[in-house]
Amino acid sequence: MAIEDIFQAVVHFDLAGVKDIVQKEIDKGTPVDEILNTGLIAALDEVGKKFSEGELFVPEMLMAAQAMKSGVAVLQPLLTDEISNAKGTVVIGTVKGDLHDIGKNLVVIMMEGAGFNVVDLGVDVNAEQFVTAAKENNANIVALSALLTTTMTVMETTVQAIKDAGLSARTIIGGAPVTQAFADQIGADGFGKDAHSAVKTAQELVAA
Ligand code: B1M
Repeated sequence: MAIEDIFQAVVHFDLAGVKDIVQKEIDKGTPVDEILNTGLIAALDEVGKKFSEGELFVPEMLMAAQAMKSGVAVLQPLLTDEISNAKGTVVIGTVKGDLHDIGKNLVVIMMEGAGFNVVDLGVDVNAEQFVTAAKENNANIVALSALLTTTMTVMETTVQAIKDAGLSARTIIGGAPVTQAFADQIGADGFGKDAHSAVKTAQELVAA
């Protein structure tokens, strides 16, 4: 068994196989980051590539996502970041029009592992829902995820709505097409290129 087997199991939508091989790799002592990045995430990148090339279609992309999620579920107890003293409340969601949630869920797991109280609004969340949840939960951070170039624009509207509502919550954005330059452009307070850096950014913003 090797990381390559995890990659292949996700690419071939083998849910039970993914769980089994991930557990075996954990038992062998393979680093969690390696299982996640080289096995699970790399496999979905491959699936995305095949989708772009017309080799796979949406149902297959969905099955691969389910296989990836079954692997993440096995890893979840180990996916914790450094415990921080700077705890706070994070309201998080994938923005309106976007149904991708695997990356967002990883951010949730790692934020919770780092000691944040996390309010997860799920997917397809509009600006008003973010504002309401941030108010109700007295959020320190509002975290937005987007995987589509078409839904990145919703991040701008949402960041602006948080500011217009006069909330003190700071905003963090992330997701495959999102960059630091885009975060600067739309006036977000922070950017996370992956779940680890999202946690680090949140810790810095809460401590500032
Ligand atoms: Co979709 N999809 N998809 N998809 N999908 C992409 C994103 C795509 C790049 C595939 C491709 O064409 N190569 C493409 C977008 C192209 C573009 O916008 N330029 C695409 C498309 C086109 C679509 C549809 C439009 C397809 C269609 O219907 N014709 C459709 C849109 C539906 C919608 O949202 N309205 C669609 C649907 C789907 C499924 C439902 C089938 C499924 C999602 C299932 C789910 O999430 N529950 C799916 C999948 C699985 C993918 C790919 C293959 C994998 C995404 C993923 O989960 N990656 C993806 C191709 C790819 O990304 N290579 C693709 C693993 C995950 C861990 O990575 O989410 O990037 P990621 O998260 C990372 C970082 O980005 C970061 O941390 C994580 C790592 O630690 N991060 C944050 C994420 N959020 C963060 C927030 C932060 C900080 C960091 O702070 C707040």
